Amino acid sequence: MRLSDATLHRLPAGIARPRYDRAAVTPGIVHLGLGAFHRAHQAVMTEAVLNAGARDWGIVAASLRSPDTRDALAPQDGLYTVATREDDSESLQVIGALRGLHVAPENPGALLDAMCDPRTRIVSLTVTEKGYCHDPATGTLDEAHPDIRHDLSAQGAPRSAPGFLVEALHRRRTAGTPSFTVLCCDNLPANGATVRRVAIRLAELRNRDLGAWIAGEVAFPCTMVDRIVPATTEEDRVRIAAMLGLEDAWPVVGERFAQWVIEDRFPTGRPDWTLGGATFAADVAPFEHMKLRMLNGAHSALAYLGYLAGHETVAEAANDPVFARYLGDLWAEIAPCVPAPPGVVLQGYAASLLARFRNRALRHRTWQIAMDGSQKLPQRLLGTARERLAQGRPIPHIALAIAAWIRFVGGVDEAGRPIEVRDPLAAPLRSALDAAGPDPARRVAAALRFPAIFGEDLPRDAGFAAAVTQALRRLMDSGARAAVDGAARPG
Ligand code: CS2
Repeated sequence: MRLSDATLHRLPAGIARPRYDRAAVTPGIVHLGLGAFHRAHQAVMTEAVLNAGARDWGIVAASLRSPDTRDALAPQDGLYTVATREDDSESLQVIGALRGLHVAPENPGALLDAMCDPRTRIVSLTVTEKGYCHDPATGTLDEAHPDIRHDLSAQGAPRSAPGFLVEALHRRRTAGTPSFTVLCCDNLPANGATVRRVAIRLAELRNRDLGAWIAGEVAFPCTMVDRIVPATTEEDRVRIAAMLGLEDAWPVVGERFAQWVIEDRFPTGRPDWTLGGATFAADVAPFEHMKLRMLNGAHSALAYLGYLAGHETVAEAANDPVFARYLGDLWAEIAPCVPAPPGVVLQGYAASLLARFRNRALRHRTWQIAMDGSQKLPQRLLGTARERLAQGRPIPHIALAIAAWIRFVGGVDEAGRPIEVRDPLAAPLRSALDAAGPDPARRVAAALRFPAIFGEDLPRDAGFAAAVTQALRRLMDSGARAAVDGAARPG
């Protein structure tokens, strides 16, 4: 029997479920990007608001690509389970906040109608870094991106997230409906400002006035989002169904820790997400900076080095003493480039990250985090490298992570087996590296020739190329685990 409104009453007593009348909830938020992260983060915090009695903040969620999540959740009336796992404890909550499900490519018009509904006051997004069709090194719209070119020629049926935002804003403007607030929940630097820049540019390419109207009328608050939510596995699905006594086709699994820091700029209202544990701040930048550089930077480092060393999950890598020591040194390298947010001690933050990474109840695959490195490295590792080099400081641990990425996107692991590289730049990176041949200096030079990743400055910085080349040579000569071990004792 399947989880649904009709079967909710069958859940065992210990399992949390909606404490409100779902039928009475009206849509207030349209969310683009129906992935596990949204369902374990913003939707859970919104559920707390609905549980506290608010009725006008239901979520209408859309997937911009595949119908899979809609197909799994529609027969469940949008209900799904969030499993919170910490070592040997697990608790379940069934979430009712999703009140509508769309698949954009099937029916872009229906999604645009939802975005134009005057009751929709917020459009939030988790479409991953590459979903913004921007140049990661500069944060500007990639005007040559095929989806952007498509969206400029087929405005009524967009494909990209910026295309949907701009078309919906255009329609609201024409109809005299006040704008919604755009709430980016992806791990981009200054995420609100970045999406604003991208949306305004796309609008200007259509019509200058629309660009100016968006610049003047639409709020794009910045956010820092944090919760570790690995892809759900079949094993999770089976275990959770047994605990529910009902089938849930697509539950999500995450750690207990969750943080959401939101810039409080919502001219047409917002839910009181503090009820779910969020905080509102005048300036999100220090939180975002710390999280992107320390958590995500270390995550990417562990992803490439861990994968190459044969660690399948983050927990395996972080529980390996050689890797734990490397992480400590990496954080010590990053921390001087991270101004501590009010009330935070960076050493304590690093210690809490290590504990979170070591959570063995989560099977967060290094391969999963390794995806889309070309879109992630700039904000996670390269900004810190730039700042340290400008201060004349060495970057051995960051350089090792970047070298591991180069090794990874080369597509062959240490045992000569192929690596499945998922990245929008996978093919050009692979051919550049193949053409460069085996010499580490040539391979590094070939990788640095991607300005969308490294900008114009890093390739010209001899110290940067030298550090990455030295690290890559070490990786190629002695393998990832020995290189990680060696990085802890340079020389
Ligand atoms: C991860 C993030 O997949 C990745 O790139 O680094 O999804 C990470 O788990 C979250 O940002 C944690 O908040």
